[in-house]
Amino acid sequence: MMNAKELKKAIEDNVKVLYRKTIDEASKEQVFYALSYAIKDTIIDEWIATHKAYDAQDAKILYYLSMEFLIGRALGNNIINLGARKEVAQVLNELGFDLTDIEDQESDPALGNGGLGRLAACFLDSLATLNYPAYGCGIRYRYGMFKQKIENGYQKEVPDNWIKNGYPFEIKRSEYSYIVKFGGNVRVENVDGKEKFIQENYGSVRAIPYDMPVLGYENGMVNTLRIWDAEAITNFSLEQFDKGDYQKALEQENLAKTLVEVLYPNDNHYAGKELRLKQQYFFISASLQRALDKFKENHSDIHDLPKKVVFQLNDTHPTVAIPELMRLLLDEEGLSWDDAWKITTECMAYTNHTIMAEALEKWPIDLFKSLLPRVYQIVDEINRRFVEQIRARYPHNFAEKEKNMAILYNGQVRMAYMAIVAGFSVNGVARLHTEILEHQELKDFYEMMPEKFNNKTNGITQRRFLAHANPLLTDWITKKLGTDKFITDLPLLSGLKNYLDDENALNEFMDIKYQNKLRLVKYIKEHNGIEIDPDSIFDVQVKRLHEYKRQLLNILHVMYLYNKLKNDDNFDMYPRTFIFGAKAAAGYKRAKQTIKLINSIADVINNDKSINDKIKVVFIEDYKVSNAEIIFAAADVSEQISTASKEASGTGNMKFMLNGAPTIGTMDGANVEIVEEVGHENAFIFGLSSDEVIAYEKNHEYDPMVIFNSDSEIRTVLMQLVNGFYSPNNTEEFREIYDSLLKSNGHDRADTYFILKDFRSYAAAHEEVDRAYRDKKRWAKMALTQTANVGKFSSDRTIEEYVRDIWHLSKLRLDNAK
Ligand code: GLS
Repeated sequence: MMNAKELKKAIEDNVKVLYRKTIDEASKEQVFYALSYAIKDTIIDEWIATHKAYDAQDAKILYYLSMEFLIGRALGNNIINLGARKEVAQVLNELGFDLTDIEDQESDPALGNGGLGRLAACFLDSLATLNYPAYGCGIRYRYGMFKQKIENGYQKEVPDNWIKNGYPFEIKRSEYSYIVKFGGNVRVENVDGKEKFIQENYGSVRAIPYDMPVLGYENGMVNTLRIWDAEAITNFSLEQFDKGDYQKALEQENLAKTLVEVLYPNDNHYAGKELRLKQQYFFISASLQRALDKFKENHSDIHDLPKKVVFQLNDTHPTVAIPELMRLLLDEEGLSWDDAWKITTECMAYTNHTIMAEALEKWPIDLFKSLLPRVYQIVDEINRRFVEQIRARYPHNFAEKEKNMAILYNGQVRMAYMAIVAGFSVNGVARLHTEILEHQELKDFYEMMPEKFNNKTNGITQRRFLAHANPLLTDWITKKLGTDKFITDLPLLSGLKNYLDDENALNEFMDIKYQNKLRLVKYIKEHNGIEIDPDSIFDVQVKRLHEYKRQLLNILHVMYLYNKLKNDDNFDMYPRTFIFGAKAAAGYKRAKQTIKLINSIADVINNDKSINDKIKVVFIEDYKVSNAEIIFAAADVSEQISTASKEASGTGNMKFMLNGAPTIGTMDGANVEIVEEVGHENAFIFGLSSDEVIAYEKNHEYDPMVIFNSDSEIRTVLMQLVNGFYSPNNTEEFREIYDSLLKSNGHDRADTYFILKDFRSYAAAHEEVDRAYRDKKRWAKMALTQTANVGKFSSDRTIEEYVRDIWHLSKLRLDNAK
């Protein structure tokens, strides 16, 4: 890192060169670019040195293949990882600017939907911090996740052109571009007694990589996130025009344009769009071609590939990597099937991120085959051989096993099954999730190949979600522990347990929470125009909007509390602000209705003076990584209330915990392990267990009507959905939500997600929160207990486990390491 004087000069020079201005004339946005380029300058030598060290040490490299990297803003994070936050802030001050203001100028690269994409970003941070050689490989979507506007209570999607003004941290690497082919047909030629497969009449695009630096924390390591853009192949149109194939040339232009245009905004849901499969093949083919070329630069025997390369498939989205690697090894490298298969299966590992049936990718065979004719032939052969194995192993119940496990079945390509068959490792993302995979969802595979299955409980990076998001707390912990080593060694936070009975320390801790609440109050005032009371309990549910995550349970409970305040003179509650933040997939109607419901309820309750501000409801517009950091730091209570068994892990739960917010939640995903760390007495647990949910799903014995008929308070809440109480202008506004809770339709049971079933125990858990919070000392201790026990949930721990059990990487040595 340059010193203060050099940095100041670099910023001033950049402002001059970029904008022909002196610093006193520059706008905040211009200073953002000037500072970012200065920071990039300080990174670049280490970036080059890191990659030289890869080569010099002949390092084994991880390729983390993912459709999503929800990286969030880079500037602030890079400054943190350079260990330069205070120095940079100081320099900017001297120039008349505030670092936070300048950071706010950066668009928030939202190349992901939610937890799955954010996990990939946390992993890259940990890999670099732990000195492991790795590339993230993904897509440079022109439009990432849409920006959310709330208009009249409804979500409106606005395109987010994050690279419109240029992104200072990326570098275009045209020299590493590759051609990717789609469609056409396969011709077989006999060359020297060997079959050669030639794809012809195809359409193609050029894949061009853009590299972004991924900095380790103060260790001189800079890895790369490589995201691919698509360009039409130049001169092609003219050539085709001469041949009279003008239509085809236009199609190719068009394909290049649309291919990387937009991220599909679905979380935990598969839409089955042809363009999505094209995106998948596009970035996979380019990434693999590059990985093989890089390997071949320093190695002569392709059979050694598994010693030097490992590919991690982030969910099933990149699974086409399996037949694509086979294709490259067979058709380009000329290997035999057996050799190619051995290499492929030793290089590929698969992470499953969900058991939600609607998220499982299954492509119609016809579509797959016409888009990827040669790749399909290979899938067909992989399947044929696997089905033979099934037949040999299960001669007596072959048909059933084939139905449960074949890759090609019923006219579909089942991507998850291909990943399991070809991968050497299959992991879930929290202990409970992995158990459900082994014993329910994937039990036939587990029985046949148990050695592949393993658990890797998710984690989060404390560099972003503590050091950057919560500087006050970071400084306080540093003082208390006498070291800031927890920034790379999170279990050190257990040292805070010494302060659990120290009243001064507890007061300081809660005062920091209060300061962070003031920061959020200001944000909400500026962005939502709502005043909230920092002395109220900030009860927060921020995550994607999904039925299984049960934002509906939360808001129904708010309706219930409001009724109590209005109707029951003996009822009292500690003032509470219920904060929501969530994007709904653009085509997910029920989720969008839920957003409208939350806003309608906020309208009524926030404007009812008679309840003395005991309840406020806030829906924060455009929940994203940058405001998430402010929200986590300010939360008192963390809502993690998915139907047990449905949330594979959750990672927001860990971010709240890190920042000292106890969980109200079900025994689902990583909540189970959080409770294990903090102790039952330091969490508010309610609801059905995953076993109970799974049993009800099998035996169909749950009938929400019984609850509706017997519980008048719940009944009143439900009736308010359809009597215009919250929607006076349209009593039918929430009819579908009402129906979904009480009536089954063609495919779904009534109350599919057990909201009414869990309602009473949820309400009881909330009463417990209310009681606990009134006792300030008890609450402070409970809050500090969260932070003190969060050590396990660092993504550093997760990455070390992947390295130990799956990737087998060695730490890179860097001469210039600090
Ligand atoms: C998800 C799961 O729903 C989350 O529970 C999990 O924490 C995350 C990362 O493993 O992956 N799967 C998914 O499709 N979206 C997710 O966020």
